[in-house]
Amino acid sequence: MNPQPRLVEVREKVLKKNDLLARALRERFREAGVYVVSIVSSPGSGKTAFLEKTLTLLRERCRVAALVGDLATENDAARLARSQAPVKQIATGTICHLDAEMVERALDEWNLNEIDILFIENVGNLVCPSSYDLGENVRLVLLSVTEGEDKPLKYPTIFNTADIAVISKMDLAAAVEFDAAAAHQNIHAVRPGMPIFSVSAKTGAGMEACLQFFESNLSKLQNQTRV
Ligand SMILES: Nc1nc2c(ncn2[C@@H]2O[C@H](COP(=O)(O)OP(=O)(O)OP(=O)(O)O)[C@@H](O)[C@H]2O)c(=O)[nH]1
Ligand SMILES: [Mg+2]
Repeated sequence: MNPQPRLVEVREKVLKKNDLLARALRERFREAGVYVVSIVSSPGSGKTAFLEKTLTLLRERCRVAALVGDLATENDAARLARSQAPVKQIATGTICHLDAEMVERALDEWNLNEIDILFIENVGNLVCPSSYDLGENVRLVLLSVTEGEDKPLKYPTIFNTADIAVISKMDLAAAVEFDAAAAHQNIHAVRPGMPIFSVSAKTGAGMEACLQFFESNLSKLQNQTRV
């Protein structure tokens, strides 16, 4: 008996179950008119900082909420809660990504009709989260200026399965001699035409363009839902 094919079979089953749950979640989000943005990146590239800034600025303009996944701590939820938006931590234990079931469970006590944009910060990891659909409308991949312009080429799947890219920590770009043209070229090599925003969560530079992107997509979705 060769154990290799059995491992593949189990993995396929897990993914299939996730896809079915994600499809049901997507339908619930659509019915409630909730625009869902999931955020993926390597550990420490600034997901929580970007999200805290986004929640703080956007909550004046629409109803935002966030789920945040982490292996062990509640640190990120505590940081995001400073924005005053509703926030829930999902502790994944030893699992290196969120899945649709975890998202569904975390939403248990929330009324989706009271949310316009739901953000989901995934566990920091450039590999595992790429295979798991969470029912989101848009997957945002963050690349910080400090991690190297070649990351899209080294981890193509996470960039290829994302819909928009955000280059973060732009306030540090000069100090690390960040080559913006190379980063853009590498992102577009794996995902041609993907919109790219460049931001600093620390200074706020570039944030407004992202917020407007989220808001205009929310309007489109809510117009479709009303039809
Ligand atoms: N200078 C600067 N530092 C930043 C910026 N955004 C995040 N940082 C710093 O980068 C470090 C990691 O930021 P986090 O927001 O925790 O990153 P993360 O992607 O959420 O990390 P994990 O959830 O652990 O994967 C922290 O020390 C932040 O203060 C930024 O725009 N500029
Ligand atoms: Mg974080």
